[in-house]
Amino acid sequence: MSTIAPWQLRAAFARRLSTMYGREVPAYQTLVQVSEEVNRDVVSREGDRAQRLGTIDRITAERHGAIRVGTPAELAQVARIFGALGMRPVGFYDLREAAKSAVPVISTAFRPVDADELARNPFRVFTSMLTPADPRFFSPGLRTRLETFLAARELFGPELLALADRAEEEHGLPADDAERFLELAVRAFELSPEPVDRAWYAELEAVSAVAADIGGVRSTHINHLTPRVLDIDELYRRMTGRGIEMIDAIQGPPRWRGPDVLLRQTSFRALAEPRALREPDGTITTGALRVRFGEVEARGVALTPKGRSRYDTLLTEIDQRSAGSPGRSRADVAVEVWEQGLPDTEAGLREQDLAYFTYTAAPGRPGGVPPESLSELVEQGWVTATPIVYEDFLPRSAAGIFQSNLAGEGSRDTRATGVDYDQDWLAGAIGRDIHNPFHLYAREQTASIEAAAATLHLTTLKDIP
Ligand code: OOG
Ligand code: NI
Repeated sequence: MSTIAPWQLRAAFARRLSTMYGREVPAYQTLVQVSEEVNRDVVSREGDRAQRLGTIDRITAERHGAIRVGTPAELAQVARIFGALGMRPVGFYDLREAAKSAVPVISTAFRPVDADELARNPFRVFTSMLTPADPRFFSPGLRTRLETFLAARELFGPELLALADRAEEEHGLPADDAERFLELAVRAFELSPEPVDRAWYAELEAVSAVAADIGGVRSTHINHLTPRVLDIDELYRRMTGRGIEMIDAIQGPPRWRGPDVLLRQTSFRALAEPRALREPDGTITTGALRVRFGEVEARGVALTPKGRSRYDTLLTEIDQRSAGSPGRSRADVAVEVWEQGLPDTEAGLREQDLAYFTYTAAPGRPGGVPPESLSELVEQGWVTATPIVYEDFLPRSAAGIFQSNLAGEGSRDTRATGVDYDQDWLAGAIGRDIHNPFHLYAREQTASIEAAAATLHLTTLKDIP
């Protein structure tokens, strides 16, 4: 029987998740429809230029999801399921610091790490883990009860995990096992019909709506599934025009005349959904919880560490200038800061080593002896530079997305000291390496330079980034 490869499992999982989510959250279908309309319009308006950061086929299929779990053990199981789909943990995000309201989680993202795998299907899942040990959010008593509750639940059954391990070890599954695996995996991320313990949920909600969403129930669920759009400002207008109330801003860099960098995102609050609640006296009633929402994103070029620190500085600059001029819109201030702080062409980003590119020997390159510096090769048409798309997330935007979809602020004891977590701690807790996103982009860039140099028979190349 034929083997279904990890990338095929990943593509099928993303498709099925999308079908499930569309059935359960109708506004998501509208979002996908409007995204596809906008993408078609942009491609017919701009042609190939619109596909500079990915083909329209990739972009149409592209989604990221988000899930939240309670413990390192649960996160380790998530890593096995996504491992079966060829997705590895990449990056470390501490949203406890990035958010103003109480968001007691640390996160990573599971995604393919190789360029050819990304091209086949770039599905990624932003995955957060609760931090009950952080005394700023949880009293010792609540922490103990929460950890006991989490330790007693089972998010993923043994059959699903066994199939996941086999798929990862054997690089795929035979068709009938693949079918079973996909069925169980999608089901694990559906919203459970099991009644929610109202008092327990409310107790956690007083601390943090995120804590209640994670630790107030005995299952997990996908909380949004995000399509990629080529013109997010236009999408925002069209969604608003359809009566869907979006959050008040697009997170991340502003719209401006220069290249799109990193990631721009916006979202809307999903409607409250009816849920069965278990009252303290044991009776079951129907209530409503808002736990799922909609989000959409536009992706730009990946920035180098130098570019990223420029980005972070510019964001701070926007905050300061906006605070100093209350009459002006934040978007206007942002454009001004961007125009002063970033080169407005890809070439400018490249020359200042602010962004990552792949380099290919140009098919129509000049004859004769090529120059020996990368910048001259590009300038004289020997080599073409293509931006590498940003495949990751942004802590501040993620915090903004979390926050804009929470009902209350929650509470935080600012006198207590937080517990330190970092990427190494998280990697140890789940027993897997966590990739550094910068290394992945740099690796792709370097490999492309080596290949281009080999094609041109150049053994030494100057000014390589
Ligand atoms: C995750 C929020 C972060 C993004 O796109 O930045 C995120 C969550 O709400 O669980 O998905
Ligand atoms: Ni998201």
